[in-house]
Amino acid sequence: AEVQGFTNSHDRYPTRIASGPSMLQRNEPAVWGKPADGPFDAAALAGHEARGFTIVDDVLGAGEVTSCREELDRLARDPSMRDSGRVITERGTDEVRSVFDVHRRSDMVAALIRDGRILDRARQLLGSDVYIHQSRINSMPGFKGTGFYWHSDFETWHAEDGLPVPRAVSCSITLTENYPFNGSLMVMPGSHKRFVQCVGATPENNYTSSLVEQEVGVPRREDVTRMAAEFGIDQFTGAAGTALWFDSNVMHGSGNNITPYPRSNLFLVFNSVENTLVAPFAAPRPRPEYIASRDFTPLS
Ligand code: 6CS
Ligand code: FE
Repeated sequence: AEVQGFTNSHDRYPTRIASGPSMLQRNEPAVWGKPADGPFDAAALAGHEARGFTIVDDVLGAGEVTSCREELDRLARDPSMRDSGRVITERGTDEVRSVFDVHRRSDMVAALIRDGRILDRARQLLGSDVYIHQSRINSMPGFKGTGFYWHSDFETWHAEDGLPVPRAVSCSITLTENYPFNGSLMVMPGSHKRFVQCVGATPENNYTSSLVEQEVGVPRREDVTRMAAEFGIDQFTGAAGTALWFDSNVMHGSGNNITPYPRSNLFLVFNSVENTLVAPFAAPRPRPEYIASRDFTPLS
């Protein structure tokens, strides 16, 4: 599947550079489809283009939320999931942080990614057929859940997975209530229109630590400061079953969860079939398929 010819000179989004990072203007839109193409109306699409994210309430019913949480527990305990690296635990503990590749390991999630409530929106936003680039269930326990520093997902997917341009969208569905205080996601609305170059080469097998704590591919504090001044910071809160659609290049992060209330979510990344992976732009070799799928078969 690797396509030759994507050298650095053709790379519109160079990152993991030695020095002198800057903010580049993004070339592609966030919204590729039209109101007639799917469930989002013109106002919703315009809002998504401007902010880089859209919240859809009541996507999953209470029964589906419970089933999803049961899938998380089942998959997290499954020895074949553990042995294959798909279960990511917190540093030094057995506490589960993420379970990857759930769309291929759970019939329930496999059905959900093809459900019109979700697939029709992914296709509309990306204006084409789509496939799953990454799927995971994230779990942030009460008292000891740890967050993620500010980052753009596209920066990592471009550098480490070879995602050519930001024509991918994430759908994060809450499986517990997200309060302002239990480590819920912070986003900078409008930040998806800038590409923040990051300093530092990608180490060999970076994914073995970056999924617990990301160290390369994070913006400098001065860039976070500039972006916060320009865009401000919003927080994603909502009842279980709420979906947050967010562009692959939105600057986002989360704090720790010291409350008793756990936070978990199902995270589905859709990529356009017109934006399939090439060789990584800034990493020694591609990450495993359970983190970055190279099965580009369109969902139907
Ligand atoms: O590695 C990934 O694919 C995702 N995880 C982290 C910590 N950053 C980039 C992206 O969100
Ligand atoms: Fe992220």
